[in-house]
Amino acid sequence: MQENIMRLRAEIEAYDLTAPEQLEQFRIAFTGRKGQLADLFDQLKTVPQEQRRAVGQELNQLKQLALDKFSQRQQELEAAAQNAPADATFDYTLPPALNTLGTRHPLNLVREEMVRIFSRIGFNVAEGPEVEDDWHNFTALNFPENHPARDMQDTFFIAPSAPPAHLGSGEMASDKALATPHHLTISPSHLLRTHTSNVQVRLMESQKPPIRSIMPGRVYRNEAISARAHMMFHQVEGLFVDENVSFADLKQTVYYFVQEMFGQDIQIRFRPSFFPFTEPSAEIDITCLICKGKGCNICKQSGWVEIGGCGMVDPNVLQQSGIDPEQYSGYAWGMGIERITMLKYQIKDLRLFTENDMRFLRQFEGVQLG
Ligand code: 2NL
Repeated sequence: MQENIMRLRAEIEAYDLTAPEQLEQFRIAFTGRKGQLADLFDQLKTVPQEQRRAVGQELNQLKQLALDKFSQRQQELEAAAQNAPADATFDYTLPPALNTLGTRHPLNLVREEMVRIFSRIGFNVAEGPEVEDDWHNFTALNFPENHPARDMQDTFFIAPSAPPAHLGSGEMASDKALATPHHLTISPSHLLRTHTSNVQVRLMESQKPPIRSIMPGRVYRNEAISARAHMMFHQVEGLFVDENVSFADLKQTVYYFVQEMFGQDIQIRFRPSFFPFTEPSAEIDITCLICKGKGCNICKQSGWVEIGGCGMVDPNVLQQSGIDPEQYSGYAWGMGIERITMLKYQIKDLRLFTENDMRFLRQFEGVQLG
């Protein structure tokens, strides 16, 4: 009897209950009415009187062990069944599809930051046409007749043609239909502006000093597209015209801008230069943001990078726009938004700005300047 109990205990303990159907087989084999435990209980009457109590206790313990093993596994299987998905082909443990945030284009982020920085010292925003006439893009700005920028190689000229079909025919060939929001009428000498200086000229023609404006916008140059050049890019130009405006005012404005945009520990260098519309003129360099002035590939080992140009508005330009250069003076500057964005975010290829590669654009998700 003792041997039978030990053998059965080992059998119960070792019984594999992995598969749900094994549970019922277990019950039938051990705890059921005709199971092995029932057999042993039947045999209890053959045990000598003085041992019966002890053997009976042992048998009861073994029965409890079998019942416990059964109900524990039964509960596990029930819990698993409850958690199981109704539709077994759908994985409910997958994370939900996220509502992805839209991103703002890095050029917009930087342009808006530039507008905020200059607005804090009294500059407002002025806009003007991207399709411009020769006067506002070149002549009023002191470009000589034979200047290379006036060449087809550098500037996109507009060939006047029939109006687009969707605008109709007969009645549309009027000045009204071709007028832009900026009251400009297309004629053979029009072009895509090569800088936003055209807006300054238009401002000076239409407004008395003091003038304190910045002109963000798209400009066009007839160039092959590469990592460093594009036929379309963005500028923020600025103009300050009033009595007694000096080069010192210009320098202070540039210092303020650079520190607000790039941080307090950036150094600035004004390098003498030439533009037809300013005299004197200077290029604006700042300490290289990549190597902090030590010398690297980006700054060509010089420790300095150029962010734009500036100067005192040439008296000829003031005169031609209807402002008396004897009474007024002014400063102006121009900076490329792409250039500043590339330095701020260490972007090495201009083409990234126009390719709309989501891997690039997503890196600006949630970026908030200013
Ligand atoms: C550059 C240089 C510059 C200006 C733009 C300007 C406009 C008027 C009169 C005088 Cl109406 N100047 N604009 C002046 C100096 C430099 O741009 O490197 N831009 C990316």
